[in-house]
Amino acid sequence: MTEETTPSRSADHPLGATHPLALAPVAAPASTVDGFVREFLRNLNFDRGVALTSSTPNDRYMALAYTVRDYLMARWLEDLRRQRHAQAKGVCYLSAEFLLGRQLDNNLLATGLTDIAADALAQCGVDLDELRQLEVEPGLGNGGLGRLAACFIDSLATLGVPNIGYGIRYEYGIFRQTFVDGQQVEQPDAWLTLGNPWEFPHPESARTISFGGHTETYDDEGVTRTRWVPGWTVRAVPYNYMVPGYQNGRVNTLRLWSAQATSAFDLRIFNSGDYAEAVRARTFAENISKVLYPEDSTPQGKELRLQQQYFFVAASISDFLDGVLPDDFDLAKLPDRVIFQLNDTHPVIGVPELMRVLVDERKMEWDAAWEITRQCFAYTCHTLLPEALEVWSVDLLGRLLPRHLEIIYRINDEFLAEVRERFGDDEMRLRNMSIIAEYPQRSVRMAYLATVAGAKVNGVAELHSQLLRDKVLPDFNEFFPGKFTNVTNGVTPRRFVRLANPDLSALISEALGGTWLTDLERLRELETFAEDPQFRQAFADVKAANKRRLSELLRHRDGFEVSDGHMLDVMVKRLHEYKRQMLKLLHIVSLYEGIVSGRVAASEVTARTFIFGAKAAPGYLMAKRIIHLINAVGSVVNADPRVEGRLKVLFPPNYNVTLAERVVPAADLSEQISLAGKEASGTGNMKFALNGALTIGTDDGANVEIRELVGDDNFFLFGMREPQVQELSDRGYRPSEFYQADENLRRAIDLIASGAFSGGDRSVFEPVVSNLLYEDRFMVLADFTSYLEAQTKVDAAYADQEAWTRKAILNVARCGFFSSDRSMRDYIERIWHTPPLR
Ligand code: 26W
Repeated sequence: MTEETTPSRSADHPLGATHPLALAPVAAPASTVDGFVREFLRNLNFDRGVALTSSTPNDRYMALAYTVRDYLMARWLEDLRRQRHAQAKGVCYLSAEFLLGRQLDNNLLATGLTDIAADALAQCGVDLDELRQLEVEPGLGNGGLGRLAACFIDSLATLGVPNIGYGIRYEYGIFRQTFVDGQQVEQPDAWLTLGNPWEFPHPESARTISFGGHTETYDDEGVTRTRWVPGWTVRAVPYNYMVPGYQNGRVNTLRLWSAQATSAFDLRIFNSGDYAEAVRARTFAENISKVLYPEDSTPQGKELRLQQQYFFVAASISDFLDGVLPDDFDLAKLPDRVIFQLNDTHPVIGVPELMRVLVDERKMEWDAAWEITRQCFAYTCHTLLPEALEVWSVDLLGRLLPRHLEIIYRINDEFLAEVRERFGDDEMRLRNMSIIAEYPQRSVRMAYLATVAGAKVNGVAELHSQLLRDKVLPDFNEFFPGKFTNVTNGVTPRRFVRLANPDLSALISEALGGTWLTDLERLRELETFAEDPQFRQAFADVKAANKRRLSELLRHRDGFEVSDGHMLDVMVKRLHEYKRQMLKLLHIVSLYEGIVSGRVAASEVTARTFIFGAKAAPGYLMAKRIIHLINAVGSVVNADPRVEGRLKVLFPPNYNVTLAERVVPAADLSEQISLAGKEASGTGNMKFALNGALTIGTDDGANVEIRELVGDDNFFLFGMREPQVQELSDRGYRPSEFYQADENLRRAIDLIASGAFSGGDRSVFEPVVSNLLYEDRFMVLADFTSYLEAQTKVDAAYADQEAWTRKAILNVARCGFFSSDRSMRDYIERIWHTPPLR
């Protein structure tokens, strides 16, 4: 098979040296309304090829996006020049997911052009808000992990730290969720159909990525070396995206890879005359970046997924070594120039890949290469569920990446030799620490590989990091003292406060002045305002306005009627049993049952609207049943006149970043009710608290830190702590005992079992009921009583609106810690050592 060459950079050529204009830095268009109008119309005419009068809304959206982009261009080019010039250490953030959300507003905010753009468009008879709605968000992630990556690159750009985000340009992002008869039906997310104005493809810089084949040794002037003779290749085409800092003149790069067939791929088949087969073969290659795997927390071990992982990581490492570093760079100094941050185990195949490049291609000694590799990677773990820890069968890995498997074996042999040296022939320990698992099938434990190779290993909240150290990887913690650390997650206040909650932002700016958005600890100064009745009123007005904005959206989007004056009780996150949407639902059913059975007067129940948002992995049947049940309960409750004006259950389909930006600022109560010890961190919890919702939550993930910061009086804690969970589990958990012991619980479950939410058909939700009664892996029933007590406290607190608002303000004031700027500073100081570039 012929090799397609990966281009190296062209030799330095004195480009532009003869014309003065070519030497001058590119100038941004004038930041005036007139300047903006001119740019907008120019883009409409010259890039879209249409006149304003004959333009479609999409033309206008695209022209607007190009215009905003043009304003960022000078800064981007300047930043690229600055970074090339400085040769400073930077972060390569390797992540299979970047859940970016819409770009237009973020980029308008970054440039400070929002008002100018609105005025300029108005002068053209165009409504900015209308164009905003046309953007299809890039949903290139499943949930928390992908959104975290997006927050992190926002913060790095805002801090002025050199960073390239590397990932995959999926042609289809996370599926679009629809409900048919209350059940989830997935639709493809064809987000690129109308074009994507935010990306810059560079096919000329494509890299060739190899797969399959075999390895062989050869004599290289007396040295025996190994080379990989691949079976097939694909082209990785980079698409660059701008990642602007917040009004600081800085723009970093996000580089997403798209797979293209190489001509080598199908040449043989073309030559044999089978045209149709040859075209089919191209599809095979291009499938690699076709679709985001919608599995969250349950790896499927699919070959295509491993192909995706290697594809983007190999392209990224090659891009950095051959494209970003100067030609004459001494690779021994690589740790001074880059840290590759592994966002969970998905990019861990990068470890043997860097070894392969250094040893096989750059002909380095193994030990020297390992010394470099050990310093160039750091690993973040995002889970505690044992089933979420990725493993790849040796079979599959050896077939797809034979050389990498050899390298992994050698890394493991040398590592186990060291363990043996320290602890002797402790067979149990050796088995427990081996990167290769033998049962139930021989496979590579990617988290172990990452831990052995990583300079640092971190969890994403204090509790999570502690459990990671003490329960998941205790032998490694003992073996590598100082390697394990914590960096508590954060969220970007630009998107999740300033953009999502403009009225609150204005109120804060009025109180504190303008700099809080990049110095979020300044929110502390709001504490005194919590005692000011006038400020409280203004704060409550903002919340009420946000609720109205949400109702309007839901009316328009889903035909929902949101009742006035209700507490908005919100649970939005992926559907997973450990997150316990069932617990929330049992609360609702219990309230409903109380009223309709006549045991509780409707007038005594706090009026609440419950909002759910959740996608289930398409193959996760129990999660899908729970979605069905939520919708079924909603249909019955919302149609029952006996609870009218008291209880309402809304489940808008297709929860995504765009919807989050509207739901979060409107919420009164944030549901963070996972079983203690299961939610690594959570980041939605932070978004809600920063927008003045109070949390009802377990002692889990970052809830622990939220509660410590906001204070017990301003947080509704319930449920078992992690050690109690462990204890109960050790003792032998029998959910039926809890069912027997709590009358409310019994009645709620019985009502579901009776078929009350399935037209009398008891079979529909029987699996859900059985699962709760006989298995209940995440101890929903054990925490139910405590949850209901806490909800009663919520009702009491909500009855005093003044006091509630005060608590809400204190939540905002005390959650500045959860800015992703702070997370980034932590990584920079303790793991990356990559100071901002001035
Ligand atoms: C299919 C394999 C797989 C396995 C795990 C896919 C995705 C995962 C992730 C680790 C799931 C995830 O998104 N984890 C979440 O990461 C967030 C950011 O750190 C945390 O806030 C959440 O608690 C954690 O569930």
